[in-house]
Amino acid sequence: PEIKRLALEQKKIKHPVGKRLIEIALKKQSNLIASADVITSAELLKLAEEVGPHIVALKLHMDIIQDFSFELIDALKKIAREKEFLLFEDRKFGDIGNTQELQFKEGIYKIASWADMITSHVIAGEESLKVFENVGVVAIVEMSSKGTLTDDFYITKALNVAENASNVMGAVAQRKISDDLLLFTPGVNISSAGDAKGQQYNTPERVCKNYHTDFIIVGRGIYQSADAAESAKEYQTKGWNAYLESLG
Ligand code: UP6
Repeated sequence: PEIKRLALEQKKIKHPVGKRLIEIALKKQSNLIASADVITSAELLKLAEEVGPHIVALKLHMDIIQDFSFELIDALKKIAREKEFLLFEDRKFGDIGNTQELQFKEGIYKIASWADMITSHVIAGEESLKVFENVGVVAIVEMSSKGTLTDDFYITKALNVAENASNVMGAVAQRKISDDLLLFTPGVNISSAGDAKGQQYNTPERVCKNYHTDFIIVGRGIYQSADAAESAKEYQTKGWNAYLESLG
């Protein structure tokens, strides 16, 4: 276990949120991020309670919640504190810096006031990312869906932007990336190969082995299963074992 711990810490992650995520992963023996793509506060809180013990972060799309309120945020923060996981808003920003800053800090959701981590496209260039202060930024450099426009040329340039931006702690991709960034891989499901809207799935074993994924992201595989807690536990075990094996 000590060798494996060292291998994990060998990732040259300097960002404090990245370090915290690794710390939680080692403590809980989990590299699982649950994607909570449900549309009501009640469903979201129930899911957070159920999967909380098994995850390092809860990935959110807050703009799909029908009854958003700051009571929801307070309740989520409380569960996150108790069960030790981070709040990860998958906003996928993709505009000029000034607009992204307004979307990040203002509007209904005031993401900057509660998110530990956010996702952003890097299409507008490095300077546009500077506005994301006090969160860990995860750069979208490649997408999981069929026909995505993120070809090799784009990915290389996007990774270059991500590596040069000091607030970027990781990237979303479907391939191995440099050790300077944590790798987050969505499109993970053990009982489906994809959906009718272009999503493509791999197993935890496959992404950890082939891409050296650090954190697997699972949505429907967990929240649509009969027992979300049980299913999260299964993905936690499978993900962690595959991760340790990928470290050699
Ligand atoms: N996501 C992807 N692929 C990407 C980037 N992000 O699926 O390349 C996000 C989706 C969704 C989750 O926005 O919230 O990951 C995947 O959900 P699923 O497991 O239910 O397909």
